[in-house]
Amino acid sequence: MKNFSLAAGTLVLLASSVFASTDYKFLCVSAFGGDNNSGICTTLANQFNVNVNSNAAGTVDFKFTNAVGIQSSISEIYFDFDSSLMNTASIFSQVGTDFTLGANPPNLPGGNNPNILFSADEAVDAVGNPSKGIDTAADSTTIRFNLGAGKTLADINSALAAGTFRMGLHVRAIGCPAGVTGCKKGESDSFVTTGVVPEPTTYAALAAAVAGTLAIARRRRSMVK
Ligand SMILES: [Ca+2]
Ligand SMILES: [Ca+2]
Repeated sequence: MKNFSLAAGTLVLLASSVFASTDYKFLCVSAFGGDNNSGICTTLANQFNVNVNSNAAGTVDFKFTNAVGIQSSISEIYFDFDSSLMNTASIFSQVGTDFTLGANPPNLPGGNNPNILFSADEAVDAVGNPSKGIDTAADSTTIRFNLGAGKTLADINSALAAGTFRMGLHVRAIGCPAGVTGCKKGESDSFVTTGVVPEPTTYAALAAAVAGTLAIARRRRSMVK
């Protein structure tokens, strides 16, 4: 029994290091019956990313990027989460953007749709010209939260996978790629994270961690005998 709990503890440590940094993609809210104002919302969604990592003890960082691509500016970012998970947001760093805490509108546009039910607990806003938002591939904005009492990066990833924690983007000044029909220039659209699909490399690393832990447990058992 002692060996088992030791192995389980090792597995938790290994698993949290496997999930040290995770990328999440976004879905156009029209996928849930929301608006698709630009007409290219689902295509545009592919170029947005948020990297989730813990770079300092007791905190979690969310780094947003836009692989332009199609001309567009991530202008408001929203977080919908349980207050026990994390708290006290700050704009940790930004390159090529000018975000401030709080947003207008305060909730993700379209988030009230009964199929989406997004209610923001924190938000940041790049007020003014689209260039103040994340509108080039070189731009990035990193928002840092304090982890809640007893919470770890693994809890953040679990909540994102379960959909109990979601992030929303409001994207303005959407351009129309040449030759694309049904696209309306200058429109805005909303996007949300959905449950994560781990990268194949993550699965491989996790499988290796489990195999290694089991091997250690077997060795320990045989030593006891
Ligand atoms: Ca909420
Ligand atoms: Ca910018």
